Amino acid sequence: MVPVLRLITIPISHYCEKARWALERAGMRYREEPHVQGVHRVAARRAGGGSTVPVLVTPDSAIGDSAEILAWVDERATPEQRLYPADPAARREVESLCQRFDERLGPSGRRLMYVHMLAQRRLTLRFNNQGVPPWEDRLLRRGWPLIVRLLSRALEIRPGVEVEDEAMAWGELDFVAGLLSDGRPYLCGERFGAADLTFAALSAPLVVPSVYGVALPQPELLDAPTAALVQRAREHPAGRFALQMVAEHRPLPVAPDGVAPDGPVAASS
Ligand SMILES: N[C@@H](CCC(=O)N[C@@H](CS)C(=O)NCC(=O)O)C(=O)O
Repeated sequence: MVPVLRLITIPISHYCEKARWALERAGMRYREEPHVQGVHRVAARRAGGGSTVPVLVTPDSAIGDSAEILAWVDERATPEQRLYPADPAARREVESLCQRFDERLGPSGRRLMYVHMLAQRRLTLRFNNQGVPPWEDRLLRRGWPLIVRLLSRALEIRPGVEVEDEAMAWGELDFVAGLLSDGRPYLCGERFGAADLTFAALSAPLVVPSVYGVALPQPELLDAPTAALVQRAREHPAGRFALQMVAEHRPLPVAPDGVAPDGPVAASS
């Protein structure tokens, strides 16, 4: 029997969503092991990764980086499901766009949303802790003030940082809108690929899609400034593109235990 893949996550994390999306799109069975912030470091290391999630544990190795997980999935995908072009120059272009989104859009959108969400304790706990072990849920609920301090330190949150993050995130939306302004259907080439998936997944804190590996708080539940931010991102041409990629290419999330009901088992290489 082929062991099922394990995916160590912070369930709300957009880098983890990147990995889930790629696995589910390729029809690979996996079991998600969701953890809260802080505990994720222990879980990631124990699984053989570094200090960040996602970590994908395959029969041969542990992969602790979302871009490398996409490449691993891609090597095992059917030709129609491939995320990277075969041509080396075209592949380099895709990889360079993905790296740009990983380095700029990912961190700025995440911290911007944390600044907004840490002020909404009840809502954050409800959505952040979906599926995590009960003791981790309790840990975050009881230790909330300490958790906020630790998270703020880890993310280098300081007064006014959200203004810089918003400028960076919107700069990335404008950059993508610029690429799309020539009428292209996808960021690179004529079919959906890794750049589209990476951009759409990492836009999640801004556009808050209704299809995601866990439920996300929709604008009607958010406080007015956060809802207005999401609305503005959704109306941006690149935000609309991100939501379109989700609607057209993100399979509906798998069963609650994280195992795709009918997908083929990932083959050991
Ligand atoms: N380059 C990494 C970044 C992943 C990342 O930043 N993950 C976040 C969750 S959104 C994380 O684990 N942060 C906690 C930490 O750095 O301790 C990847 O793409 O996998």
